[in-house]
Amino acid sequence: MQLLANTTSPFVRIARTVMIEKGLDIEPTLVDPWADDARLRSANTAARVPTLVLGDGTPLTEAMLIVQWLETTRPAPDWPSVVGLGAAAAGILSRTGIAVSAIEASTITIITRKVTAPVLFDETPVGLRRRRSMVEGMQRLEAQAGDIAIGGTPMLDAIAAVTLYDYQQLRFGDQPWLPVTPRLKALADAWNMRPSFAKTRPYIAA
Ligand SMILES: N[C@@H](CCC(=O)N[C@@H](CS)C(=O)NCC(=O)O)C(=O)O
Repeated sequence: MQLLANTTSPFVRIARTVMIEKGLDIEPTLVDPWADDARLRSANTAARVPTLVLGDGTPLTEAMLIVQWLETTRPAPDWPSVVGLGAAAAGILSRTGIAVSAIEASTITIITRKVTAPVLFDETPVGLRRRRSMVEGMQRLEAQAGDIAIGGTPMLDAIAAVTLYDYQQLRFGDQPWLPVTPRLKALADAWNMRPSFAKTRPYIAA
């Protein structure tokens, strides 16, 4: 099994954190998705990370589909569920959706800067719309942070919220529009002590 990954992608972090929680702590194979790496191109027509190539060669793409595969092949009660059981699942998935939408807005902003100068995208109507998604997503999660459990096996809402918080600090930590979210910070500080979070923290490779 091979996880094609880079060191910054929040989608990689979500997939990898869940893999570790499900007992699949494999060393990621680092690739540059922008360099058309042959391994990534052959496994994923979109040439994006994360891409998980299974032992029989089957490629899995899209972070949430990788999570779904892990939930199916390593189900509760033998493995911890990250989406929760019964009625709890709705709240967990709802909060996960808020975080993932903000993560998408964030990565789209970073990716679009590759083809335009920052001001050309960030300040356009679409760029400002993406910024609004980030700001309002973080504010809404901040308001719901008390519902996100700390301790034990992390649920997907905790994984996605911490992934969002850390990615925003990495990419936009110096921006005046980034909302101050002390409860999300406390959540990240607490969860980042756990190996699955600590090992997957994003960094910009030299
Ligand atoms: N919807 C995908 C998004 C994956 C994604 O956008 N990955 C980025 C890195 S954050 C990437 O590989 N970008 C390269 C490209 O867009 O060509 C998922 O959930 O996995």
